[in-house]
Amino acid sequence: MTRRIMHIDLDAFFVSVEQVQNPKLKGKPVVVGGRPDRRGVVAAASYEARRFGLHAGMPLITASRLCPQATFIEGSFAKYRDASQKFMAILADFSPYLEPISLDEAYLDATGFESIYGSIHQMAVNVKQRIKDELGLCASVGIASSKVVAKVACEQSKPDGLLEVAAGDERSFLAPLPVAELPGIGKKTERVLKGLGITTIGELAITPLEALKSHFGVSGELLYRFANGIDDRKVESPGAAKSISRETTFGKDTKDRALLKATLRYLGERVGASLRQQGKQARCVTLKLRYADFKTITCRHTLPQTSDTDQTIFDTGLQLLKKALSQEKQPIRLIGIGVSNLTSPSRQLDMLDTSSRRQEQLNRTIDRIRQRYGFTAIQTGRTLLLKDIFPTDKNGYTLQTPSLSR
Ligand code: TTP
Ligand code: MG
Repeated sequence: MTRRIMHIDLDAFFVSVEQVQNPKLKGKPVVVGGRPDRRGVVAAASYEARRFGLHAGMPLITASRLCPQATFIEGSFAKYRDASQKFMAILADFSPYLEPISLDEAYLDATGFESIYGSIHQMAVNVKQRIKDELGLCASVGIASSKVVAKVACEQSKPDGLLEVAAGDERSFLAPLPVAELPGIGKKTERVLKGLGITTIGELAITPLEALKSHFGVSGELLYRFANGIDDRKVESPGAAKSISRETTFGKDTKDRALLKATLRYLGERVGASLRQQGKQARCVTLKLRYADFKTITCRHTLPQTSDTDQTIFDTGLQLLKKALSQEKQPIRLIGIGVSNLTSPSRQLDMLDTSSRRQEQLNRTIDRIRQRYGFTAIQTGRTLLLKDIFPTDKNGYTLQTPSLSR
């Protein structure tokens, strides 16, 4: 299903909060940041002030020279934080898939919400209306199939905007815009691109990937993907899972190494599949063992590089298992494996060596086959042993702990 991501950003946030409090300032050039005779820079400028060339980051002294009639306000952070909390609470009413980015900016995953609001466009209209009614503030909204395109759409729609980029139109929407409109392109990158004769996102999109990599290293791939409207980053709620684990209790306590390894491999593959499904990479692998006398241990290993492959999860778990087996001779009652310190990196495939890349590709192929034909449609040599011990269904082996069949 094509995703529908909303990017919502309040217009001239700090200034707008001041204008709500003092309506006489509405429609006028207003600056929040401090008195013009003080050192310091503009934090926010009203759109009326922007017509004089004022913008965030500009020294106040320059701002007052360009627009002496502007009202300069010191501002109060507590007030803006309060407004921000109310803004986020309104958004949370619309979707639980909410990722706050800054005080006045958030992504919201609205995929599938058409059925509730009639259309995502209508949902955005409702979002804007509630913010206006309850806070007196204007929000701009971009809607697209990915974060990067939604953000650019929001920016283009400002102020008081609403712009939806239909699925399939991402590239043609981005193409005519200057490269600086693409998130992640700062002044320096813009200069280098200009030197290469690239001034629009469309020109960037058709530049060979290899050329971009040679100029920008690992960021080159990201530039290429963003310019082509490709961005599979998920909308992540701050409360999203921080670790993923699977465990099972054996029917009978065991010291059988082959069974322990096979089970570890199987559980590791379940963890890996879930990790990849969430688009995450893990930094830590944890092994959990419960012995016959119920003594329970967990041991952890930090990977030199984040990973989402079954092989890395299993290899690391196996090292931990071998060490544990050498230290404790009791039969084992429960075994579990988990990953933590999860990150959602923008893919940096070229950072990986060939063998890691091959592992990644293999895992992705296996995931696709399993999604289609069931988890046991493909089995790795090690887990075949489990076939004689556990019954299977489409979701995998039926192990003792019911949550395992997820
Ligand atoms: P922005 O959303 O970048 O700017 P804005 O809301 O003022 O204007 P618009 O979105 O309509 O273009 O930032 C939100 C607030 O963060 C802004 O009102 C003030 C603060 N801010 C700073 O304090 N310093 C800065 O350099 C920037 C960019 C923003
Ligand atoms: Mg803003």
